[in-house]
Amino acid sequence: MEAKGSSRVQLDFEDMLPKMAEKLGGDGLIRELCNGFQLLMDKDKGVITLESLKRNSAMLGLQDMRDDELVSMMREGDSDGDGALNQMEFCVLMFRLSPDLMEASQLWLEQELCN
Ligand SMILES: [Ca+2]
Repeated sequence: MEAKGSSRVQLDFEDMLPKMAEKLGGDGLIRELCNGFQLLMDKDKGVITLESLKRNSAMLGLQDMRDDELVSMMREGDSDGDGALNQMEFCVLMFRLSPDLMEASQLWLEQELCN
């Protein structure tokens, strides 16, 4: 198991995602996550970088997050290790931050990863 350096982030999302899922359904939740990705990404590169995350996180109510929390969030989500989050990595990360949703989310992601 990896060290959990992002417990506060985790708590926020654990709380938020299930409520969103309930309200929006799987399809709607994924659409919301994709909107979040669009908001956070670096428009030129088409991926989320640490810089774009810092610049845009306030839009998602994450303005209170410290740099090291953002860094660990990036690191946790960056499964191919290129230092940025693509859309797939971002959606997977959001679901991973909310363990209860993992099972259902696997299905949703397979069905339609926002394309
Ligand atoms: Ca990556």
